[in-house]
Amino acid sequence: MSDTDGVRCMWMRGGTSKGGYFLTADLPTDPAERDAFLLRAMGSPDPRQIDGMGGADPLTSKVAVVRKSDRPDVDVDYLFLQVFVDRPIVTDAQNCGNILAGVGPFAIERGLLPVASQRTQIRIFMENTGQIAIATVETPDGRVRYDGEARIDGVPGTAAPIPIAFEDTAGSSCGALLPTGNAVDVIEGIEATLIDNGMPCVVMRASDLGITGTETPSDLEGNSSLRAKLEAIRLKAGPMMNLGDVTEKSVPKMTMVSPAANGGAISTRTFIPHRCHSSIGVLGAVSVATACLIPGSPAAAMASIPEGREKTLSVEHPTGEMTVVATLAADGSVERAAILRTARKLFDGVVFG
Ligand code: NQM
Repeated sequence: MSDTDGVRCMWMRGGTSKGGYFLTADLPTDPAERDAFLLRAMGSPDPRQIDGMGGADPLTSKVAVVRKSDRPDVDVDYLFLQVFVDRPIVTDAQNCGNILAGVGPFAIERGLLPVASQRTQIRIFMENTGQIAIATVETPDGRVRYDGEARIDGVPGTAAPIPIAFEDTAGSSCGALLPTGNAVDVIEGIEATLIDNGMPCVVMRASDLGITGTETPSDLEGNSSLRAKLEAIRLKAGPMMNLGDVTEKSVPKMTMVSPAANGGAISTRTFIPHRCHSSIGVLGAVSVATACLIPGSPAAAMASIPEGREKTLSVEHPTGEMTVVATLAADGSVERAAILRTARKLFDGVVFG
C-alpha cells in the first residue's frame, strides 16, 4: 500500500470513546501491514498524534474492524484494535464495549444487514474474546437514527439509545472469572481481586494505595509513586491472570474503588492501564460491578448492593456513573449484563496512511 492509497473509513464516537471504523475487506489482510497503516493513520507513536487522526488519548485512538459474519446466529464480526498513542503498538489483546456501540450503526450504514422496523437488533461476535453482544439500534424510516433523548455520563448532550447486552463474558481473556480462583490475592502488599467478566481488571481499595478515590484523573496521573506502584502490581498480576507478560499490553485495567459518593453501588478510578480513564470502560464497569458481587472481595465489602436477582448497579466514575444491570443465575453468578450507550457518525470518507 503506497502513501497515496486511501482506505474507506467512518469516524464515529462510540460511547465515551472515538475512533475509525473499517470494513475488514478495506484493510490490508496481513496484520503487520494493517497495523503499520493504522499507526500512520492515527499518527502514532507521538504523544500529540499530530500527524494523524488520533486524539492524543487512548480513548480516541481506537479502531473497529467489521465484517458480515459467517457464524450461525451472528450478524457481524467485530475486531477491536487499540492503537497506542506514544508507542508503536497496535494490540488486539482487549475488547472495547464503547467502540462496540458504533458497530451496529456502522454495519447498517455499510449495508451488512437489513434494518428491521423501528429498532434493529444486531448480534455482534466480539473477535477479541469470542463472545456475543446484542445491540439494539433505532432505525425508523429504514435508516439509523443518531439523535434522541438518551444521556450517558462523559458525553455532552443526548442521542439515540443503544442498549447492549452481554452474555457469557466470564473469563473472556483469562479463562475464568477469577483466574487465580481467589476472591482476594495480595500483590506488592495490596489486596486485589483479579477478575475478568469481559475485561481483565485488578480491583483494589483506593485507600490501600494512599488515595481517597475522589481525586481527578489528572491529579492521579500526576502522582508518579501511585503510577509506579500500579504498574508494579499490573506486571505481576498479568501472568497470574493467564495474560502472560503484559508489558506491552493494555490489560489488565487497574481499578481503585471507594464507597459510592452519589448514591451508586461503588466509586471508581481506573488506569487503562497507564492513563487514568475520564470515566470507565463498558466491560471494565461490568467486571468491577461483578467484583462487587463476589463475597469476600474488597469491593463487595464497601459496595451498596440492591436485593433481587436483577441488580441495577451504578458504577460511579470521575465524570458521573455507568449503570450495569446484572442478572444473576440461581447460583449467584452473573449470567447477563446490560448497559446503555449512544454513538454518533462524525465523518465518512477515506483515511490515508
Ligand atoms: O471496558 C477503555 C473505553 C475503554 C474500554 C479501556 C471499554 C470496555 O472506555 O469495554 O469500553 O479500558 O481501555 O472505551
